[in-house]
Amino acid sequence: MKNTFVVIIVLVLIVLGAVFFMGKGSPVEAPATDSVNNQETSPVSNMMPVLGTDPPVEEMIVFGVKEFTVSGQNFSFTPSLITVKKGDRVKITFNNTGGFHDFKIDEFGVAAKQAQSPTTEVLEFTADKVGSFEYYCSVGSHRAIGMKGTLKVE
Ligand SMILES: [Cu+2]
Repeated sequence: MKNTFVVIIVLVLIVLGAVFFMGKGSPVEAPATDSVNNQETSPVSNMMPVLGTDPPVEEMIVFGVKEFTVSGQNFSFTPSLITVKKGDRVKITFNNTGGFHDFKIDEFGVAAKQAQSPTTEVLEFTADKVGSFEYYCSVGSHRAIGMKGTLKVE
């Protein structure tokens, strides 16, 4: 059993070595003697980091950004609850669909321009603290009469 396993590994290494030589061998042939030593060691050192680093980079991108679309109208936001994880990059597309409104989250320095509908503004920030934060419209008494929602950072 163990011998079979070793033979398979050796075969894989030979195949990888052959692929490497065919791919890179011909352009390097001209410079001659010095490069022969490099070619024997570089297949191993080249393969390891490439296999090891690829997947984590993709994961970071997938987990990093949370996107939401929030619509504002007289006098509410839809949805009125957004939940994210601490450290998330949050991207909110604010659609003002009816009236004169804006969109603000004081704790994260988020502020859309006050404008008459229809308008769309994209707002981005990093949710770097845990807690419940209110997003609201700062026009007149809109916040007091219900134009607000909750951003929950867990
Ligand atoms: Cu408003």
